[in-house]
Amino acid sequence: MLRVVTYPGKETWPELIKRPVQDYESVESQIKSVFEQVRLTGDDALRRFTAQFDKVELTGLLVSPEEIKAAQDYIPAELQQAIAQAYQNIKKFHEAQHENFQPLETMPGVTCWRQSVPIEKVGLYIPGGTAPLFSTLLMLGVPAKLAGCKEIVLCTPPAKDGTIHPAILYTASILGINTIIKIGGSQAIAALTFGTNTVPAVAKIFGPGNQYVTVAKQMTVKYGVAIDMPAGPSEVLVMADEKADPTFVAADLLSQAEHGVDSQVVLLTTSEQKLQEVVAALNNQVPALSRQAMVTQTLKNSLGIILNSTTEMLEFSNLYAPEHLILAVENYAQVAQGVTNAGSVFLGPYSPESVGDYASGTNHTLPTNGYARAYSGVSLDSFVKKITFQHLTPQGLQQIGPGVEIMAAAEGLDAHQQAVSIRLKNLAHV
Ligand code: HSO
Ligand code: ZN
Repeated sequence: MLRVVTYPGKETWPELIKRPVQDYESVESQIKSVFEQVRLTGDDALRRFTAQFDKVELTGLLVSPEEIKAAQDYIPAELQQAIAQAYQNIKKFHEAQHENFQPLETMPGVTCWRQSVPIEKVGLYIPGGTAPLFSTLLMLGVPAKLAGCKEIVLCTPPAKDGTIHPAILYTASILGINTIIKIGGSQAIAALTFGTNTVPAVAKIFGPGNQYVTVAKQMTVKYGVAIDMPAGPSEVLVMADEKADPTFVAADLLSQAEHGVDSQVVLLTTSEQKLQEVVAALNNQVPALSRQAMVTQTLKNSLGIILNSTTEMLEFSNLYAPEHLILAVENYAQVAQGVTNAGSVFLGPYSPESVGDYASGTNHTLPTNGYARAYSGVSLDSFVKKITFQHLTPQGLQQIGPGVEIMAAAEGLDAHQQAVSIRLKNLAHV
């Protein structure tokens, strides 16, 4: 069960906000060698690693159009409808993020503007394993399409029989993503980095994964390929006051705990009794879960902290910078205004994290491990570059030029100064 900490002094908070340390170093050399082999032998290396790690002998690495089409038959109508609903909401929310930047005259004759231009080629990684995260494909595929990315490459590992989960294929077909490659792990990230005969090289790689994928994504940055964000295990922090419904709070904590034993689950409360009620509710709910063993393990690494006031809970939460923050407090609207560090915030008793995970419209690819102090979650912006433009008229240059000459001279950069002076002299003659 949760490790309980009662009224911790602020000097102990920096220790409490530490996430369990992830051991990435031990896999680094292995991944370096995967990168090297994929770079040198391309598709052959991908087949070798898929046989070695996924225990699948693949002939074709690409999912065929027939496989994509057939997937629909495996998706019950109600799931199709649910996906359609989620798709619409995610699309609506991300569509509203389109930026309309009008050209701006900073001085007479000096016009500057900025344009969002799609990243041409992006790679989406969807992990395999026990949970086919087709919701993550929606979260990445919708903004990629809206941004106008020309080439969207989906990599996801095959099951033992060489197939891809139909819900992933079905979601890909809704999104209009046709390049689907049956590879996973660090070899998928390496393939997207270098490109092979089958896998196009991309400029940016998105998506969650295990420690191998995480380390591989860090490595890919060294080769000039961007990634969505530094990843760590998923986490939630729930703030609960005396009025919070303990069964709701417990359910939210468990929904996070079932993501994996390295998930972080933190409960803050101002009431010792509430903590006991939540623990009782957890004990009640856990036995019915299919992932009971995992959840029990996760809870052991998690925290229940009793603090003096809602203000103190907010202060702690801002220091922790959770990926997901649930405000199970009466004055949630007011508390929300004081949130300075969090990936995504869920307000009041009827806003479980699950709705954001699947269908409300916000993105569920969010900064973990305290990165919410500086990073935002995935959005439409993640799939574009913002290019700035400027145009000066002769009069514009005459206005701004002298100041630039002075600044360039002060930095000792004559050539910079010259690039202006030469033009100003030229203009003086016309
Ligand atoms: N909570 C996860 C996303 C997810 N949940 C996918 C269910 N499926 C990370 O934000
Ligand atoms: Zn989730």
